[in-house]
Amino acid sequence: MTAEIISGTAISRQIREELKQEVAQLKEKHNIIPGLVTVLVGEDPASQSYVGSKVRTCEELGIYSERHDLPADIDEQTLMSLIDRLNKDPKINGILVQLPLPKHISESNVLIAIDPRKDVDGFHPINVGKLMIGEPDYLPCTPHGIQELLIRSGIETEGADIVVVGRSNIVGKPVANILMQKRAGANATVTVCHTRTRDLVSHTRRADILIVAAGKPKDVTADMVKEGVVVIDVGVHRIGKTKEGKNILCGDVDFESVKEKAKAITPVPGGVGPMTIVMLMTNTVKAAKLAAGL
Ligand code: L34
Repeated sequence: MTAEIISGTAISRQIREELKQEVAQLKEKHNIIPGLVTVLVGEDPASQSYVGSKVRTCEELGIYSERHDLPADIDEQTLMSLIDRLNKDPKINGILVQLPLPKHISESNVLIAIDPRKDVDGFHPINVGKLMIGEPDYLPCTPHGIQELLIRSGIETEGADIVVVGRSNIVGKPVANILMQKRAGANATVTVCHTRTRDLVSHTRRADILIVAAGKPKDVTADMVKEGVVVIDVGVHRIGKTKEGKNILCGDVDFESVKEKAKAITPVPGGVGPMTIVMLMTNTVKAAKLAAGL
């Protein structure tokens, strides 16, 4: 069997079309223009490219965007004053501080400083807590994108054995939480594996749906999965350059071997990445509606 390729590129395009219409209607009926600000500290090329896509997607959808690119040696206090100003700015509905931040800045101090109503990443402890009790305002973008990929590809999660590899606050923990919720598009039995898991393969081989966010290139191989599994690959690694100077990317999954055994699989690039970006747009539109009392 060769797997169906789950195209995040195609599914995210469809969601962008839906959002474009919603943004146009908000403008027409309520004179509301959603606004997103991106804050990038330092010059990591991957972060620059992700922030660039976020800003471009705002333009495509008619969302107002502002971009603050700050030097890597900026001090925490200056960043905090910027966030304070953005918290108070009525044009801005969503504040995105791209992670990771330089080591001398405390991520948790920064994330807690963002007004939870503008926390379109869903990283503020209030929003993490709301997710935990099943009453989320904003779902974190990558985990929400994964759920949308599954739903829109018609993959049943109810009662499924879902194994997540990785326990980060950005992906592993929230995606496990989302997929175990008592609601449509979830209701799964979720196992979370990590670097101290005793027998990783015994878990991955049981999975109906395997979500890999472990951060190691091509780490999950065909012998680790069962026939007919659905594989969601969250990793993005730059493993070289083509002659033309374009990045060669791969995921956490050894795509070529695993696709021969899987029922469906996400590629890298063109899988989870584009979904992360579009779910940020979804959250920004939602933030604008909540701010207007809609
Ligand atoms: N605050 N920080 C905050 N929010 C986020 O949601 C993120 N994330 C992660 C890193 N830091 C963050 C992102 O935006 C990862 N991430 C992200 C976003 C987009 C893509 C990958 C990761 C993406 O578009 N990937 C493309 C390839 C792009 C390339 O050439 O590198 C893909 O097709 O997978």
